[in-house]
Amino acid sequence: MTTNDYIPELDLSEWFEGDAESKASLAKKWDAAFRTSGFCTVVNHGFPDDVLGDMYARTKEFFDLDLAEKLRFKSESFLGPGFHQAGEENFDAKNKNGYDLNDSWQFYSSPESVDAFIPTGDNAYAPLYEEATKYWRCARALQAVLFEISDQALGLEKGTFARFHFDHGTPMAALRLSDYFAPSSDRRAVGTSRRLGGHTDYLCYTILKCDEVPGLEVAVGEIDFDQKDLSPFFDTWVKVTPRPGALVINAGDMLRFWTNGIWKSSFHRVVMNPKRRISLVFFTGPGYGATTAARFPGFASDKFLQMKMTLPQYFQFRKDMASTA
Ligand SMILES: O=C(O)CCC(=O)C(=O)O
Repeated sequence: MTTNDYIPELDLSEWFEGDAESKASLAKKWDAAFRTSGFCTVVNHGFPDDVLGDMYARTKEFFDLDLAEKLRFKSESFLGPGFHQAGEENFDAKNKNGYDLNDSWQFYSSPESVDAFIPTGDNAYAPLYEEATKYWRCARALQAVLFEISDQALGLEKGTFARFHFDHGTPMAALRLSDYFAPSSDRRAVGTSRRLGGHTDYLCYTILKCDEVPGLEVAVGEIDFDQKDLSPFFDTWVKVTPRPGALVINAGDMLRFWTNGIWKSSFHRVVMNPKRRISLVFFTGPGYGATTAARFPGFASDKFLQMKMTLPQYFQFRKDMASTA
């Protein structure tokens, strides 16, 4: 299987600039990608290059600071807003002795507004905050376009995707900045073999900007949620190699639930590479009142019978699996 079959590159100018026929053609390819792997890469996505470039630059500047300086912005809770040092997170639930070899920074949306994220008091590092404000707005704008494409892709009435996100309170989102530092540069790398353990994303769409250093791989196969085995064994992995300027878009678990499993939320990981790698990962989600038991109109509800949780309960379920504590 080639990357192109499994993770196609889609050109969003077909949506932005095309006529009805071209939009329908893009929507069809979108549906096929999310039924097959739940992943695609997109070009001509309308996300301004300077905003992507500036956010990447500020992120690198932050992670280039001395560890002692970065620790001034340390998050007060597991996966909470702020800086996280490698060692806290372990997505490979079966390997209880390991952890994921990346430092990260998490921003979370404010319950008040789709365009804002939670201020974190003393945990604010001003240059990142300023840049993230611009980035956040652009990511929200792209999210709105993805909703329109998705309605057409799934044959839903216009506005259905937006309704599923907005009907349960301000739709939540998170921006994770990941520094997969060069393993040779850090004593914490000793004995660890992965940058990010295998996992599925919890929410709806993930909009990923990564640099040219390879590492992201997608498993062929799916997690059986009813078995609650969130670290299954997969033997076939497809490398994701977006061309420069492209974004990677993938579906998270909520979209798998809401389509009754028609769309995939694929297991993915980041494997080791001698070079440093930096990623900007924007997760889009519904309001906190949404549930895993909801289904889009016309999608029967005969799958995931054990999975009846509100969003906060689902977060807790997944966080418990990802903690090294
Ligand atoms: O950095 C990447 O390429 C993937 C990141 C990812 O999967 C995540 O943060 O959930």
